Amino acid sequence: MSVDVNEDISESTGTGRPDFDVVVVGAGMAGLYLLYRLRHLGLSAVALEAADDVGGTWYWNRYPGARCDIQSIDYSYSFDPELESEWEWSEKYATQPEILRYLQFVADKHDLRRDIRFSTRVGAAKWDDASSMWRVRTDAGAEVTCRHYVMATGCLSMPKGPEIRGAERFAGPVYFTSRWPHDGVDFTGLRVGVIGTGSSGIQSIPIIASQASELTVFQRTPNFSMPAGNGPIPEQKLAAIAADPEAYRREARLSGAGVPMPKPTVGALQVSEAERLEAFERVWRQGELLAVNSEFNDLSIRREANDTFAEFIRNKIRSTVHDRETAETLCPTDHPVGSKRPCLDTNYYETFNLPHVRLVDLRKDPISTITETGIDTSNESFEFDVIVYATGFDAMTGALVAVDIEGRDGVTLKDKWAAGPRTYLGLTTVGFPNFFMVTGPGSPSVLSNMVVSIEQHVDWITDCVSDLRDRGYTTIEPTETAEAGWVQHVNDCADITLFPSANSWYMGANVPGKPRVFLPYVGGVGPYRITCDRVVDEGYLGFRLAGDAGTQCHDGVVNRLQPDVAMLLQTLAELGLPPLESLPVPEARAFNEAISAQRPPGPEVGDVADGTLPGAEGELNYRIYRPATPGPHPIVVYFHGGGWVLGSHVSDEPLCRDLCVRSGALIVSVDYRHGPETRFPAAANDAIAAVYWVAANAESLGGAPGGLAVAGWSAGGNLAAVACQQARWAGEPEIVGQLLIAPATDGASEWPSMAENAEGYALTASLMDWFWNNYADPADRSDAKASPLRAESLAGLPRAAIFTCEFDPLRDEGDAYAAALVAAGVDVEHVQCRGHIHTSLHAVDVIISGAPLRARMAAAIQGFFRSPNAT
Ligand code: N01
Repeated sequence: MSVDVNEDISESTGTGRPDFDVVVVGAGMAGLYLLYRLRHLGLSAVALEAADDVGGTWYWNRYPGARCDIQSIDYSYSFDPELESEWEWSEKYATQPEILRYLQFVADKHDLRRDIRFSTRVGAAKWDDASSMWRVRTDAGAEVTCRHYVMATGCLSMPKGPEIRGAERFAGPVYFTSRWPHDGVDFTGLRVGVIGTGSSGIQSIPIIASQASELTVFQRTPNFSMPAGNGPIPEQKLAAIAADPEAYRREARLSGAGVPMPKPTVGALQVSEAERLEAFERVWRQGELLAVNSEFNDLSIRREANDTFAEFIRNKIRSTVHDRETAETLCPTDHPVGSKRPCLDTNYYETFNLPHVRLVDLRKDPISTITETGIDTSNESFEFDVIVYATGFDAMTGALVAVDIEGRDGVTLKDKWAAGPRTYLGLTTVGFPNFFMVTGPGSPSVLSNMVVSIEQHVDWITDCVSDLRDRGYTTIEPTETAEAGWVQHVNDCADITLFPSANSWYMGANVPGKPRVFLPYVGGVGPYRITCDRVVDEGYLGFRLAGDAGTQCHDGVVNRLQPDVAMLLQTLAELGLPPLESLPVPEARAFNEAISAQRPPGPEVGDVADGTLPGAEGELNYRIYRPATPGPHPIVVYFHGGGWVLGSHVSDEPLCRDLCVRSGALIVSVDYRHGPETRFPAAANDAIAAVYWVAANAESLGGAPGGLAVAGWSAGGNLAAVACQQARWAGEPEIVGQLLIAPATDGASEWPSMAENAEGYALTASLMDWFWNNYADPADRSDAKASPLRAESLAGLPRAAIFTCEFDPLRDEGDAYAAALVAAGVDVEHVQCRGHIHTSLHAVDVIISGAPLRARMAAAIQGFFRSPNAT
């Protein structure tokens, strides 16, 4: 199949026009579809492929047992509906030869080989700014020029070296799973050592064991694996596709991981143990990597939930493997399930019951060297006829930086990414115009059904290139702002999951010296696709276009909300709830209570007690949250949010519990009178009265001597600030600190954030207006008791911790209060919460990205009670 291409492609036209519109590197699944699309768009293209045939991953990884582990029927192209009837998969998970035949079939059907130059390895590519084209060099020295350069080199295509001392010494045959001989290997009667227990090891070990006379498996980290349950394609799956193939593929494209799956509505800890185990058993029988994610929604974000599934799998391993020590060695304990790529296997654990198979735990007995005849560990010498390395890949970035890609100003991709990859959408990178990556770092790629992600990227890239041509633009390049924003978003998404806690190839941790950065995008293929489309719809947001048509740059960041906040807002939007301000007050209160009843309750505290205290004009309810530690404790008087209209002493319960547990302080959440029944200054007077009473009764409540702190969220933040001012003017009681969370501080001004964030972020400008109207007459709003920012002087107030949220109508007045306190000489910790909305900080166990901020609130509370001179 090899074509002598070097001659072919070195025929540069010399006209100042590039040889091709597009040069593609790689003729795997992505390269083939690129060629198909580009041809249909009337763009000239060539694919340069190091191998002598198509197939990419499925060309190279020919080890015994190699199969896909997304069902073949899902792991198929969707761009050609005819293929669905022309190609029939023989089983649920097809073997490597069958998948390779499929790709060859596609290449032949669409006559793609004529645009592929095989046995052609690209060594370098350089951007020529003067002519706005790429000069691509092959290892054989040929050069080809192109307007757009696309790396379709795959995420797991650059094998990682074994990095084991003495590896070159072994005299017998050595095989890498990722570069397996085309005519196979017969292990019959041989003593074999296999190093590595990732997907490749786990798939090949049972087959090697069935031939070898002795098999020794060297395991550094055990992996979670489930039985594939391979066999005929499940009837249900066939029926779902047959019913409406286009709808099925569309659902896949908009799903989380590229396979249609029901969305779970409960967390693993929200059901009984019996229900949980039953669900896990279902998953185990189903033999699908993604199945568990349709049972529970918290396994990848909550460690305690994940632990239940991890223990379930460990128990399966223990019940399968007869030798207890071997079973325990096979049980993963150092990472959550799914934080390293989990596996599907066929008889993997059972293989260790065979008398000629042995497992060596490299954590206990590491390899000291490879020798001429085998492998020496610290305690033992092993003799082998063959060694197999299943040691994995320099994932996601390895193949990209292996080519010497030089962008603007002589900067190479390798240098630019020295501290980790930086991309915009995982498709492009600043400084490298007209350069695209298919499933690059920062895109869902390896966390999804690769075929769905490949098709989405190829469609985006080819639509973009053809659109630029049609509109008279020659170059496209992302902006610094867009790229920085995307990198931040990718990290924000990863940070709310358990992924960063594992030493995985997702984190670059498997390659010595590789920066530890989470490489893929965990936001899901559906949301990601919508984001990519939005970028185009918003005039190529974050890209600079230039050409005969002039220049265009609509700069900006595409996803600025924290990912869990965005999800919450989407869910709320889908529910289509009526605006609170459209309801009569009693109904709004009932509605608010009903919503609150469905929240996670917050963490366990030592003790909860209710009581009443004298308010300004009658009894007020309060609830005390006591830490589990022995008292006395620092004491914090807390005021709930709800716009002075809604809520009660128990309405912010999860936040009060969370602050109590994290800070070790005793939280007294006090109710106050609400508008419109009792208007300004009733709530403020009650808050002040409550602070006096708690200060006077601190000891009997379990409070430590030395003053108290106040805290509050939203309208409660307003009341906490007001209470501090009143106490300061009165000279008592002693308040050591004020924690103000998204506080309302000024009802008498029009702050820009009120208009900027007027709608779409839970608290709306119109609801805020309703709150103020129910609480205080416009004439009263300039009073410092209503608008603490309006106080004549803020000097001498207690130290403050003020948390404001980027997408909150109240953001600017909170920021202004922090600035005014600083100007008045008050010690202030001002935390501007990026990507958060008014309601996200108190949504305990709902908005995970708020947890580090609540930890800071708790630290601030602790700081209030340390003497100013303490270190
Ligand atoms: O590679 P891996 P892989 N000494 O990196 C060990 C996809 N894939 O080729 O975990 C001793 O997962 C290493 O140990 P540790 C899939 O996405 C898919 O198996 O680093 N051991 C690990 O056990 C998969 O995740 C399919 O401590 C060493 C193993 O080698 C990805 O490709 C099939 C070592 C490497 O595991 C990569 O899988 C195959 C050393 N010096 C692959 N260096 C399907 O679709 C490494 N190890 C089914």
